Amino acid sequence: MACSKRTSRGPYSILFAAALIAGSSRSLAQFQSAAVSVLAQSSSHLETDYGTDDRMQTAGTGAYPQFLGSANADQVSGPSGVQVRSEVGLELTESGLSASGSFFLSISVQEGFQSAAVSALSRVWVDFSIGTARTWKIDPGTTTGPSGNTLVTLEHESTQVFLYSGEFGGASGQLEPGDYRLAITASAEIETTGTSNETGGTYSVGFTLGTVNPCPADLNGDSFVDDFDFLIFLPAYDTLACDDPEMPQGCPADLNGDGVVEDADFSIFIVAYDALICPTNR
Ligand SMILES: [Ca+2]
Ligand SMILES: [Ca+2]
Repeated sequence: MACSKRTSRGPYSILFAAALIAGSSRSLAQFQSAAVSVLAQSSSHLETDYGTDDRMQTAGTGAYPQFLGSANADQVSGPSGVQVRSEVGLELTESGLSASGSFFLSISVQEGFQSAAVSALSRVWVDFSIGTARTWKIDPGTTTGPSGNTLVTLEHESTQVFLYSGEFGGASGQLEPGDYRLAITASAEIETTGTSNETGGTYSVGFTLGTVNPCPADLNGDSFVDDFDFLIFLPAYDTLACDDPEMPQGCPADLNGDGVVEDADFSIFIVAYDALICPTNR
């Protein structure tokens, strides 16, 4: 794989795999009715002594549960040529989705070559609604090749909930009821006036929606918050730090999720204790 000093970006060749799993309870995101956009786009510009040509192809089509796009802007002029391919796929289930895509860009410089520029784009948008609060988690992504041109965003009514660009260690949080857009976009481009060049790589990311525990203070899971739960809460409160080896796995007494079990958690606990019976929130 030769790299031109004229290379503006790259190497990027990107394969997505986003998995959006919404759990198993009712009232989950309705991915059957989600508005889905899938786009694969490839473009090329090639100048040689034999002529100049610009090509562009875009593709993206399908219906629940499967969407696909494959765009190819390959061209040859005399002995020189370029290859530009972008693919994207998206598969939904009742409660989630998975997406994948790839890029390949190549410029072959031979006799009569003057210049070439190629670019590819892969994009998935999913607009979905949730009727009750949900947890969300984006798993750590995997890449081969540079990942700097990959962008994953989660927006709630135009407000950004999550943005991933570049190195990706995963993220999680909770979503209130409402309308959301999950967008995964990757692009790559190279250009040269004198040296052959190509680029490649992969990318994957998983995104999960889950159910929110309606009764986190019910530490023994019997649908009541009572003295039995308090006897579980108390030693965790004394231990304090969730990363303390003495703390039970998962730190369930950290009711506000800030990494320590202290007075703020006790305040949440005592409200639930007074209520005694867990809400169902379903
Ligand atoms: Ca309990
Ligand atoms: Ca806490």
